[in-house]
Amino acid sequence: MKIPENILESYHETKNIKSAEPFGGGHINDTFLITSVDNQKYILQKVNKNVFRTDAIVKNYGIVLKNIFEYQKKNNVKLTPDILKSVNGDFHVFDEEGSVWRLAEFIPGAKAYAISPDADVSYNAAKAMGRFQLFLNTLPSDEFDFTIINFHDPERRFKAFEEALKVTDKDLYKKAIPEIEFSLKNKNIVGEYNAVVNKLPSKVTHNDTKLDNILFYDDDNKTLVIDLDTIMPSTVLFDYGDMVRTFTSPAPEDEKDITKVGFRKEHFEALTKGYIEGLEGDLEPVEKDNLLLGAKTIIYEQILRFLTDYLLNNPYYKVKYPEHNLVRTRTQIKILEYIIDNGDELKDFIDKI
Ligand code: GN1
Ligand code: MG
Repeated sequence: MKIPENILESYHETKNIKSAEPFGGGHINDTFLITSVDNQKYILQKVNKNVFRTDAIVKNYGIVLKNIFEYQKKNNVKLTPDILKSVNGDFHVFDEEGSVWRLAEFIPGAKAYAISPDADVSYNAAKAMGRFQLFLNTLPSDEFDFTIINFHDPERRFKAFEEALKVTDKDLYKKAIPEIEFSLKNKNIVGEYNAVVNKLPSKVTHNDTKLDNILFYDDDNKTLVIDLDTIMPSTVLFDYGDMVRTFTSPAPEDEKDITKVGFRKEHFEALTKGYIEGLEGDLEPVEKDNLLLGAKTIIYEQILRFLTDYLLNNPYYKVKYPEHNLVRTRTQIKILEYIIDNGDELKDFIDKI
């Protein structure tokens, strides 16, 4: 993909560039590493306008950026890479097709993990998310818009899955029978979630806390949270749950060899401790009591999302081959099965913290 001239010309930093390379492993937006002629590096990102409501992105990001600057200064912390202003003083610039772009500082030596290498990384990543949530708790939640309508909504995701079953190709269907059956059989998770949703406090949360949305730098001593497009009112259950989903398996989300996928209890314990410590215990009893349900729900939702996308020929997630989303579905099922089978023990651990 070519970066439009008007975007590069909108920033002093990118008026003269040497190279622009695709960067990172995101499934939705397009991200580039830019090197300027004077060898400075920047991260340029195009927000996917088929996924996100662009106006809401500009609005929510604006609230976050306005407040994070002061918060970081006051608390002497750095929570996320800086977003640079355009020559017109804006954090977002529109291209001719109506997509928005943003330019961020590049953090030298920063890395994102697809798999957590050890329990310390899981602990520190979760702690970073907890600390980030403390910042989010200071924001005016009623000013936020929804960048994606009904984003984490297992019931809606189940309906979309049912619709996909009606229209999918026979061949696609046949290859996914065990995964379809698993999804139908576990619909009760939607009911379990619906039974508590109205008791949960609505908070502005991150909503996409997968491990590679946390950067490590300075010999893994420092962390930064990225991918702020999904910040909007929701519940902390999903943020906790998405960490369980992505930190605990020793294999990537799209591992084809299912025997390599598993659940590492020491990572579960480390991330649970890290998140609660990062939050300085700022969780209501109803939230803490339902963290594990959050993990079950978000993993189940993710199964439905990947499987639906596979059944519809992959309109949503970036894929490298036609069955990529089915492979992703299988890894998620393996993780969820472990949590279902060991739920009491896992919940006991949370209760004791
Ligand atoms: C997407 O953009 P990325 O790769 O950080 C997705 C998440 C999914 C995740 C699955 C806006 O996250 O919701 O959990 O893929 N983001 C959006 O890996 O749909
Ligand atoms: Mg990402």
